[in-house]
Amino acid sequence: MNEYIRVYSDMAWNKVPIKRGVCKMAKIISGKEVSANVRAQVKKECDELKTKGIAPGLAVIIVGDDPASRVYVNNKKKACADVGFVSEEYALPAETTQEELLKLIDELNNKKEINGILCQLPLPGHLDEKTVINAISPLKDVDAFHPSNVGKIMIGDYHFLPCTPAGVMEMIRTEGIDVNGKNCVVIGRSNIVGKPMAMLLLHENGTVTICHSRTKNLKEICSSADILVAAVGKPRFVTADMVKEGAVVLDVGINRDENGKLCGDVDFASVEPKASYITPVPGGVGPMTIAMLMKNTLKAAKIQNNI
Ligand code: BQF
Repeated sequence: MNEYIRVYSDMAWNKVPIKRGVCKMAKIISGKEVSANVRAQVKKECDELKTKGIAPGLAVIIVGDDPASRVYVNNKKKACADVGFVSEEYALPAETTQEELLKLIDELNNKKEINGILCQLPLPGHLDEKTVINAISPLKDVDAFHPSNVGKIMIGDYHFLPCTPAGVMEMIRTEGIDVNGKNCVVIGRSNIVGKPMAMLLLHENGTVTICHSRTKNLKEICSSADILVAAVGKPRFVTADMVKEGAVVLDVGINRDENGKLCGDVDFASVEPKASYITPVPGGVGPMTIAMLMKNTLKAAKIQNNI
């Protein structure tokens, strides 16, 4: 799809095509806008379910008082209210035992008003994340962290996608960016973002490379990327010398810089002029993560009601 700028030349206004990546200016993909569209769609479908007497419900468990986790949980509760879901917050003290947490999850697994369950990570050190994730019913696992859902993603036969990679793919799709045959580089190999991100790009026929802390010639590999996803967890880690002219740059990082300012894994100021598309932080992938959680919860409600 061509985009144009209007240029005045002597006698008339003319349409001049914008060539992304050549005009030294990236299109900034607004996660705020794309996520608002996703949430509007979810709200519409939620209204339809309500006419059938179904009210989708999400349970959010938070253990302890990590301030970032508190912000994320509040974002999720607010999004639920926006789209018309019921949300229940279970705020447990930091000293909660594994048995107590597993008992709550078991109750929520059996509670029919609750369609989705998520336990905000990271958990305090004495709790075992693996055991907790395993305890959540795969049918209510709207984060898609349960091994059974992870396995389904691997073979491309899934009902829930992990929210952050799904959010990135949704941005790619809405912008009409073609992944087919493109060199895709994912920096970071976490179970929550890097690994599933690579898998989703592969499903779209990308040629995918995963880079990590032991990768040799990181700069060369990143510079070969048509589509570059940064999920490193280090402020402004990706600099202009690592990015190919015209690349699509998707920034999953949410960091605080030395001044306490929110920033991504990408050095936005230097990379933006080189990229064709780029996502900002804040207001990029973050809001998409929340929107895709709403999408998963809607799907869970539908499945559990045989719709
Ligand atoms: C924005 C998360 C690391 C570890 C655990 C909007 C969120 C963030 C940023 C948000 C995240 C990050 C979430 C913005 C949820 C995304 O405007 O840029 C929303 O709430 N997120 C989480 O639940 O757990 C995390 C990052």
